[in-house]
Amino acid sequence: MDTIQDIQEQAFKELEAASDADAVRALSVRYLGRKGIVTQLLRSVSTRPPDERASFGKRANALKNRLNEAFETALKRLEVSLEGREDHVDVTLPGRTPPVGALHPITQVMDEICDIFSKMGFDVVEGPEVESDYYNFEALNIPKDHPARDMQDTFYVSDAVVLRTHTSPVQIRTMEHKEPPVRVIVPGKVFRCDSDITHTPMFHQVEGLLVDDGVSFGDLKGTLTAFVHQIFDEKTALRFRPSFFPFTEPSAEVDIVCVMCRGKGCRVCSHTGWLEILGSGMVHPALFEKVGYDPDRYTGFAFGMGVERIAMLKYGIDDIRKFFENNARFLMQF
Ligand code: 2NL
Repeated sequence: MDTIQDIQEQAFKELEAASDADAVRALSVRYLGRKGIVTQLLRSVSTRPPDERASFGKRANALKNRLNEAFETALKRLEVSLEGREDHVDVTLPGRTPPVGALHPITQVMDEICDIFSKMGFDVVEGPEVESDYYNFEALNIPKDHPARDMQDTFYVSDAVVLRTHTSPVQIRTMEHKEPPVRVIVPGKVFRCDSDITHTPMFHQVEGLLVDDGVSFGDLKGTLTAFVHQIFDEKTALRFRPSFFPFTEPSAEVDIVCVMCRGKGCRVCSHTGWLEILGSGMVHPALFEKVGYDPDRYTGFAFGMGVERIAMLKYGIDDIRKFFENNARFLMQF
């Protein structure tokens, strides 16, 4: 007798489980369609015993109406709601930002260094990474027996061709085709046969060269002091310490007060209170002879720095290899 009640319960259970409009439409066909369960129920009224027909028919009809209404309501709700629609687009959702690339921290620092010197009137120039022995060593007054020329320190492509160990060959090429005044800043990759926590076989350098009438060591000090105050900050103390390079005379290394201990002495500065950041000096007259400048007329200063080293000091990074591991979570911090 209670088939009607059972059918109703079953229909509502299935309706609750229907997650999209198509599922509701299928249910409507299953119950109310031409061969639907409720349709057949209504057709069976005439087969009932005469005293039950009236009430059975009434209840079956009521079920048909109730289901019809429930299916309609569910359909309306699902068609308005975007959920469950194959083509749904919720225009109120926040956009998914695609991950955007950025410049490598070394590139950023290299650009920053070049910008500072550009504003002081230096032209940015670049040159080949594979160089002749002549431009990499000979023209720079580096003698044949110098340790820098050793197979242990330099990548040789052939007897007379190397991967450049500094960007200085670019300055030599510049002087060869241009008379003073010369003011150039040269960024680029350089290569040395070396690998540990402070050395990678490829690293980046920025070198600078200024040649003109009457250039003095005072000009070198003023220029590099202005640079240090811009790349770190204007309160950073620095000092010029005598040094030696085959291509400059006199030569000086520039130290800044230790960024970790501010001069007190710590592990980072080997308890000296100072950190070396670049090498510099007055261009050796032998170089002017080689490029055809008059060494009795012109003087100049030059300097060179490792970009990784500047970046490590600027950002407090302890291992140079972190720049080359391509760990995006490390690189995205800059
Ligand atoms: C360092 C030291 C230096 C130069 C580079 C240079 C270039 C020419 C003439 C004279 Cl063409 N000098 N470059 C001079 C002094 C130091 O680099 O420690 N670099 C990482």
